[in-house]
Amino acid sequence: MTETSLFEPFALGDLTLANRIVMAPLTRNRADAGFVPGALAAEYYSQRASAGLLISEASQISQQGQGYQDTPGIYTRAQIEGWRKVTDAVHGKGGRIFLQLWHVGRISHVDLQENGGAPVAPSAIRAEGKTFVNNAFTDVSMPRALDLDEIPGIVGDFRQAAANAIAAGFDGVEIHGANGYLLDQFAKDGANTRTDAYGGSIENRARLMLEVAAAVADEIGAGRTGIRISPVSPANGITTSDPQAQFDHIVDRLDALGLVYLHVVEGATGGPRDIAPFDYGSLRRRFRNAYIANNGYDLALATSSLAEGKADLFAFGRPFISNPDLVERLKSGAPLAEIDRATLYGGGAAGYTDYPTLADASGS
Ligand code: 8OZ
Repeated sequence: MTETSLFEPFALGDLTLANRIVMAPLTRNRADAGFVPGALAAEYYSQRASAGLLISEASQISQQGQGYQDTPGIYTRAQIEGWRKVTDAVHGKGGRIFLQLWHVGRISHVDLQENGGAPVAPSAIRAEGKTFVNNAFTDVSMPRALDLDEIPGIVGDFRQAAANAIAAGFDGVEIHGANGYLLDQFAKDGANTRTDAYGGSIENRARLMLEVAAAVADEIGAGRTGIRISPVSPANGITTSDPQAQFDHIVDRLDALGLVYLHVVEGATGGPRDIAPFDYGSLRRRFRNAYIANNGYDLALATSSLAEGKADLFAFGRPFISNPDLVERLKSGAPLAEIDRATLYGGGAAGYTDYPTLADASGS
């Protein structure tokens, strides 16, 4: 029997992906005025359309959900129209693309909030962390705790943003439940000391993430809804006492909703995979649909993990920034170009759309 390869198609719900390599969501801070993705974004994503699936950069579901300068939104008509140019360009090249829906919660700054107000969070606990605002890395602002009666509005914003994403031509959405942003803040007790139905027990802390997942799946279909989680990542100053029990519970409930994929950041986001003990196989066994593995994968680790049945799809982040033809390079064993860190966040075409493919570089 021959083993399945990363370069073979995969059925994700009713979509056929050309291969098992996914472009991870990557924040690039290049939206135009009004937080509208522009023509450069359409070029950037379409250059990378040979990935089996592209996941867009995190995109705020409301002004309140924004935490960094110049990140795109998915809550105005102009934003929907801007994203439509991106999805048309990707589909024109035969690619598939999901939009990542984002509410940053406490990882924000008063300068990004309506009338300079405080960012919102489960509890009034300031994160140890920085955001990128006013062209500088800046301490996040002190948040205020959400009132119980504000929570349905946040679920509703996620629902509307998912509908907007479909109107913009996306093949589906990924709910950002990872990396110390709002849904992860609710799930983890280092950020959530509420005493109402959204705090305390594992079930209560999971409630907001699960309500959002149910609302989005109800709006656009579970077959178009994925979610990203990062059970042990300390990203953005998040901590928790019980990640295995918390995420076993969450994944049981996500499976019951029938979400099309579970995208797991294994270890510390962008850092060590072994930062804390965690049984990712437990999540995989609880979830019947696709498991996307992320964090520090290279060709060898993805190939062995696929052969061992640990995951279905593999999300690559940084290598996709500097290698628009990453799939072709991995397939042919070609060397990978390194990223230029100075051009990661903000700016224009430099370090965004000007990384060459192998074919460009050889002048053919
Ligand atoms: C890097 C810089 C800003 C935001 C994440 C959306 O960690 C992000 C992000 C990453 O999920």
